[in-house]
Amino acid sequence: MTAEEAAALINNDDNVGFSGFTHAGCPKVVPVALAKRAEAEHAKGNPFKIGMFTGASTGDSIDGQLSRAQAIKFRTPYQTNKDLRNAINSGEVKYFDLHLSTLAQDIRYGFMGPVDVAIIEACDVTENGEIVPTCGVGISPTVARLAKIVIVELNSWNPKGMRGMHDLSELQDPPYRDEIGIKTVRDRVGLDHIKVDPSKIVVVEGNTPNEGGCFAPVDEITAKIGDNVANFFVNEMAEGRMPKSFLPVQSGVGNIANAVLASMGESKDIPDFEVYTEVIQDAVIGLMETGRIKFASGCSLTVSNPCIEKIYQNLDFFKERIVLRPSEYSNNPEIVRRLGVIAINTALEADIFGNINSTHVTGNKMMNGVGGSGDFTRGAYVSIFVTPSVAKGGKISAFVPMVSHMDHSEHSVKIIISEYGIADLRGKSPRERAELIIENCVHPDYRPLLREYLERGEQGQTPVNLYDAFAFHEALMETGDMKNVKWRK
Ligand code: 0RQ
Repeated sequence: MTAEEAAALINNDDNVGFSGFTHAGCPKVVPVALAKRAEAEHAKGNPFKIGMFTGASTGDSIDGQLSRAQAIKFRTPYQTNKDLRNAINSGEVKYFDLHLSTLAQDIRYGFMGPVDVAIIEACDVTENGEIVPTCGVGISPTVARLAKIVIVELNSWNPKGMRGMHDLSELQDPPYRDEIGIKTVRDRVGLDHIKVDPSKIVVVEGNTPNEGGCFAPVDEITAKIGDNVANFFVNEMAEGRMPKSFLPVQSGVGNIANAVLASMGESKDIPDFEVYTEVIQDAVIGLMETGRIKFASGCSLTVSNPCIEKIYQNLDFFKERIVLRPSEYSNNPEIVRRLGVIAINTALEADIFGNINSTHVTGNKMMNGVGGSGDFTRGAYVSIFVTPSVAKGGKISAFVPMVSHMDHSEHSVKIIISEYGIADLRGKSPRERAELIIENCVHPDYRPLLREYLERGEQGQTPVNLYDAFAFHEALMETGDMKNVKWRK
């Protein structure tokens, strides 16, 4: 079938489930045809919008094209696309920001409505309905099983030899859910393909490159953050709070996370380690080649195009060292807590008591979403948040009196690290936490202001001052610089 014929199978108001996770493993041809179909329907005066379920963010061919075509009614669970972000923040698209590990089960439980169509990128599909995904899995097994129509985008840019890199199954639903049999990072509990009734499959063939951009080079700030993280681990092992053999690592998404892993790899005092994470980025692949990372379990190969080409050229080497799972396994809190995963995620802002905002700028504007950060943070052996101390040339402090939106509370956040240092919040009262964060992590320009705020706090377990809790944000909104704080009381 052509992409246009496949897109014609999708109707206004349908819910569509897409394969993949980040740009990795996402369909790229049918969504573009679908955006064109929406534009044609709109030109005729007809409504055409769909509900969208995905593993996480997607490539521009999905979120960019469909949002620019005004074809999205509802979107969950995560996005990073500029045009979609604008459509969400203008109120045009309804967005449900959700922990990634829970979407597949929430769809099965009926919380999200039906899945009408699934579009799955595959490197192989067989006559009897075996679909082999490419470099990202997400919620593919669930949406492929539930959908009435499964459009397989057979993308020959990805080698059929990827078969064997995945571990694919769905969890049972309560009250019949059993323990998950993943006891080590390398364990497998599923199949190397997704099995679907072949009568509901249509196939669109293509040869489309991945949409992976390159990572920013490590700069002075991100290198310092990475070194602080590595030094923290070395000290934890020396003090006996972390096994000398080390523990599996989850490292968040983006440039900072990539730089943190690179620093860990360079540290001679950290033993070779394993990764139990959501997105496997370029740094993991580099460290795998040098032997520093022994094995990686993830949901996607979110790597640059030169990096994925390298993986495809050395598939046998990487298939022995990588497993790609659905997000309800890669991010599963039961497994995270069992394995003792060390979680490292990035904050947009933190407050001086240790609450974290990962998602909203000034409390109202959505950046990306909570992603998998909550899946890992709550169950982690040690949960770490990293952030540069300031943003936008110093006009924004990443450390504020009170976060303008809370994604991870003080109860789940154990360590905060900036380029200035480490605040170890374990076992500390709110006042002690505030003092540690101000002295160790805050940019020097903002330290006096936050000390002042703390002194003005009301007596109690947590010395907040509700009159001035958002004074930093108010200064930003009114003058464009958080340093111009005016206290109310
Ligand atoms: O804006 O691009 O315009 O310069 O936010 O900030 O410092 O480049 O950091 O790319 O790692 O993103 C939290 C958004 C950080 C991301 C967040 C501005 C800053 C810049 C990006 P510009 P950086 P990153 C799952 C892991 C949630 C999901 C998650 C994220 C832009 O890490 O989406 O954790 N996390 N997934 O200038 C206004 C502030 C700001 C600010 C930064 N306080 N106010 N703007 N910026 N701080 C788990 C896995 O396993 C992967």
